[in-house]
Formats: sequence, C-alpha cells, structure tokens
Amino acid sequence: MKTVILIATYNERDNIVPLLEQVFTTVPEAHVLVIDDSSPDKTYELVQNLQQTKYMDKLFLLQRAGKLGLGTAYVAGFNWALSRDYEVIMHMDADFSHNPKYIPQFLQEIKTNDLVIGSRYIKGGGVLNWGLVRKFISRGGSLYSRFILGINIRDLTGGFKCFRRKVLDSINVNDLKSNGYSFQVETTYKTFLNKFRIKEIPIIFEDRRVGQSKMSSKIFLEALLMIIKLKLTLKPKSSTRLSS
Ligand SMILES: Nc1nc2c(ncn2[C@@H]2O[C@H](COP(=O)(O)OP(=O)(O)OP(=O)(O)O)[C@@H](O)[C@H]2O)c(=O)[nH]1
Ligand SMILES: [Mg+2]
Repeated sequence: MKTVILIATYNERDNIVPLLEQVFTTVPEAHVLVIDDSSPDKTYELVQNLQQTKYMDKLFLLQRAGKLGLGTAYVAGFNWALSRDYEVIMHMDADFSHNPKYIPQFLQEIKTNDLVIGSRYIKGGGVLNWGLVRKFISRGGSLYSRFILGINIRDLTGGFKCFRRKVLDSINVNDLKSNGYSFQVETTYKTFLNKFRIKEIPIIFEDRRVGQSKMSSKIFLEALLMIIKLKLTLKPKSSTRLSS
C-alpha cells in the first residue's frame, strides 16, 4: 500500500538527517513529507539537501511561513497526502522519541485495521528517560481523556500513528479543533466515533535525544479544557437523529 510518513519539524537540525536515513533504510518503499515551520536553525535546508542529493523521488518538503503549531502542521500534511494517491498516512516526531524500527509493525497492522496507534501504556510499551512530572502529565492526560470520553484506548496523547486514508477522509481534517496536546486525542476520538477499527501496538518512547523541549503548563491546561469540549460537541455517527 502506498505510504507516506509525515514528520513535522521545528528546530530539529541535529535529528532530521539521521532520522530520515533510518526511516528510508527501514522502509525504502515509503515516502516522507517533512513539514517545517521555517525553523530558525534551518532544519529545512538539510532536508532540501538530502532531497537533491539522495531521495529526489521519495522525500518531500512543505515549508510554512512561521511556527503555527504541530496540529496545523499535521493538517497541512494530511491535506497534502489526501490530494495524492497515498493509501496509508503515518506521522511521527522528528526527535527519535518514535523509533523508526517500529514502522514495519504499523504497516503490517494497518492491513487489517484503520488506525494503528503506537502505545506507551499497553503491555510491552513504556517510556524511557522521563522525569516523574513528565510521566505523570502524560499518563494522567491519557487516563483523564479516557475517562471523560469513555473510550477504551490506553494511549490517547501519543503522536506515533498510522491511518488509512478513508479515516482521514471521514474525520474532515480541516475541521479539527485542537492544535496542541489534545490534537492526538481529537483525531483518535473522531476515528472511534466514526466506528473504525483501532489497534494499539506497544512502543518504547524515548525522551528526545537532543534539542529543546516545548512542553509547558499552558499547553497542558488548554488540552484539559479542549477534551471536555470534544466530549460535549462531538457525537457518534449513529446517534444522528432525523429531524421531525
Ligand atoms: N512544523 C512544526 N513542527 C513542530 C511544531 N512544534 C513541534 N513540532 C515538531 O513536532 C514534534 C513533536 O514536538 P516535540 O517538541 O518533540 O514535543 P514533545 O515530544 O511533546 O516534547 P519534547 O520532546 O520534550 O520537546 C517534533 O518533531 C517537533 O519538531 C510546530 O509548531 N511546527
Ligand atoms: Mg519530543
């Protein structure tokens, strides 16, 4: 199945080249779209370079004018992919937290599922090198979302995911409300409401190797509120009532 992997970058100069090399070594048949928000460290230059010298036919770059957030970067990537003939659309972080070695498992599972989620919170999954606070935020965020939304998915906030195009077609990616931490919750929740098959596979998530963390308490609090909003505004497909 024709596959594209979306990788959003903001100041990932130290990670992007080794990451792309590892991705293409692991899955030579896949395409990659990097969505870069004009990183001040010029991450995009390294991508252009690699594109011109090595991966002309399978590496693509979408450059945006400035830092617009990870959620909108993925929406731009989804639209890019949906306007082409990709059957499978994945996304992952650029900082090696999402190890490319797992990609073949995603591509195997997506043959019989509609959304495959790399999960830190099922048997065999986990997190390496995180402090207690970060662990609490992530685990708490997933538990909280699960409880509010009433959905039996263990890892709702992770960003290592693989979609069939029909899922993205159905969830109207341009209508997504979140941009920050809750973006992942929203796409999974909508997939669930639309009754698609979702599968979690275990991943070990490693803390970013190099570069600056962008997590803040503001992002986190916004996400908590957004999840309540999602619960109140989104309804399952089947509950749509006929007007009398
Ligand atoms: N294009 C784009 N990419 C972004 C933006 N913010 C973050 N990213 C990328 O999105 C991915 C995830 O962001 P991270 O900064 O790793 O977020 P995190 O994993 O929650 O936090 P740390 O790893 O602790 O920094 C990385 O590949 C970032 O480079 C943005 O505004 N625009
Ligand atoms: Mg990270």
